[in-house]
Amino acid sequence: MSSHAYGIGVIAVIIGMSVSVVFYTSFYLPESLSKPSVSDHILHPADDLIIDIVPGAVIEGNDNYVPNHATALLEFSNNVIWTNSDDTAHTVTPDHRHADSYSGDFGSTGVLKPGDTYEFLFTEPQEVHYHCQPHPWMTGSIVVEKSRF
Ligand SMILES: [Cu+2]
Repeated sequence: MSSHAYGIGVIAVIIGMSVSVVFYTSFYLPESLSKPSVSDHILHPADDLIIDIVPGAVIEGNDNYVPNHATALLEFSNNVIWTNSDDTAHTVTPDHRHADSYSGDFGSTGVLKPGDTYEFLFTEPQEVHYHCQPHPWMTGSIVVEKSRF
């Protein structure tokens, strides 16, 4: 091999390595750092926790979100689904703006029409108090805890 061809080969290797480093730091790293890493057991809990908006929930004094004070266990029931079994549209709206660091902002966007559901994956211990926007007397809360097993 001539020393000229050898020189070109070295330059090609250096360019190749530089491109890899630039790609890694500008594309791969930011993507992998943008979301906190969450264990598979939390991303795919054993069960869903269902909170039902029961028939008649719109009437003040009736049961509305059932269970009303729910507890979700990480890795077991931290995926929560609100179902609207009433014949009126409702919302799941946090009393104060609330976000999970993995799943983002909590709360239904727009209303849940009869039969609609709202699903939210909680990935860390937290407590949320929420209400129905059109019917503010409808209130509920959920506590998310680490499992003790
Ligand atoms: Cu409502």
